[in-house]
Amino acid sequence: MKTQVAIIGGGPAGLLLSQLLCKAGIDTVVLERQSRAHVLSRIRAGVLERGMLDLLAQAGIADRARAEGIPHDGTVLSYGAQEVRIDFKAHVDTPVTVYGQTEVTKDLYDSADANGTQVIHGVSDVVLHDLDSNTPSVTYQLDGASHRLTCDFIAGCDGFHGVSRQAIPADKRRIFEKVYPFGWLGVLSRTPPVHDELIYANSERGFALCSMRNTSLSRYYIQCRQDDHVDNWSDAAFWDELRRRIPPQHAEALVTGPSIEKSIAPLRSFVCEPMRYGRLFLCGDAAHIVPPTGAKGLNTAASDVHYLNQALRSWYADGAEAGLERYSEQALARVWKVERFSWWMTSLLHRFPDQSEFDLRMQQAELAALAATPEAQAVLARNYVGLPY
Ligand code: RFL
Ligand code: PHB
Repeated sequence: MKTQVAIIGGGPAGLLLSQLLCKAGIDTVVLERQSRAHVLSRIRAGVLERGMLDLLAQAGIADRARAEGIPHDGTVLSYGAQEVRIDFKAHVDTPVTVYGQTEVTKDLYDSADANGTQVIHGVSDVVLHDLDSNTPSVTYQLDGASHRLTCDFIAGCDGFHGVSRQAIPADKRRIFEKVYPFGWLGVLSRTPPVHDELIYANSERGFALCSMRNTSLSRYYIQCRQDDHVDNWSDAAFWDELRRRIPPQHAEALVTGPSIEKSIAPLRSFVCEPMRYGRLFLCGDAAHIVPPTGAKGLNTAASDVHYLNQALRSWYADGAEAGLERYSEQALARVWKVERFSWWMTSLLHRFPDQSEFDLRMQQAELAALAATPEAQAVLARNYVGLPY
């Protein structure tokens, strides 16, 4: 089988790239390890930057996100009983949109169906070949048979645990990594959100986040031990702990109900440099991970896709190599800014096991400085709503 761009991974990065390239008449085949139902059942991100919404519009699939997504003009940071509201509208006049990754992925699959994009599910033993030639290929197993897909380019969109990054020879890549000594326990419940904006809470018992998917579906997180297990947390224990971590007026207003989903995610900062090797280009979690505190993972996958889409379009239009040559540097420049922001938000809001009394006071002082300094709030707002591409 032959295509122009072979895309490994049918998550948001891979599917968005396929749909953008399709608009330019560039042929893609997407190879996905899991079933479609599995990909669509993953509960992950909830906040879209405007840049990502614009990209979805370019791909012709922003209608539902625009109609059903909820624009947010601000977010709340709480510490103890105190709160500071970051006013996106006042500082940067740009909202974010609350719209679940699950919905984005569904819209992308519907678009792939409508456009006849080939998405092959259930592939295994994916191996990348001849990356430093003009005719790279991908071999894989499907239903007990071996297949080879030859192509002009390979987009490695297979997430943190994928094979694409590993296909870059070890002496040609550099890894930067920080693993945080805690995780996030997340619960999805069919209950109205506790507040009309997200609340990021720094409490002496650890971090908590009150988020949502829509007016009747809430998403809550609490910082938990790295080695914790969902079985240790009954719904009642989760709600009790959440109530203790958010300001009293919100704790009183919290409506609880049975959890629909409960999971623990580890927190990590990770960057692989470069994001290109020969004809292989990495996008999204395959190349970098941020802790979820700034809501940046999906959005940063989208900005990579934007750069790669531009570069591939100009190569196919007039043979220009410049965009492809610049891709890694351009994507990484934005990635590192997002890494900094996500690391800073994480450091500001969590309890660290080795935190000294001094460290704690510094955290409190920084939150107080943020509350008292509109310029600092503006910097936070600019990063949260999304840096320009
Ligand atoms: P994905 O979504 O992991 O998709 C990769 C796909 O590749 C497939 N795959 C393979 N396919 C073929 N062959 C192989 N060998 C393969 N290996 C893997 C996988 O099955 C999968 O379908 O990566 P992608 O597309 O780069 O998208 C990245 C985002 O999913 C991720 O960054 C976000 O979910 C992160 N994230 C958030 N991002 C935001 O922008 N805003 C948020 O509010 C936000 N909240 C979150 C988050 C991530 C979380 N978790 C669970 C880590 C909240 C949480 C709790
Ligand atoms: C979510 O709704 O899942 C969510 C929102 C904001 C974050 C992380 C996750 O920072």
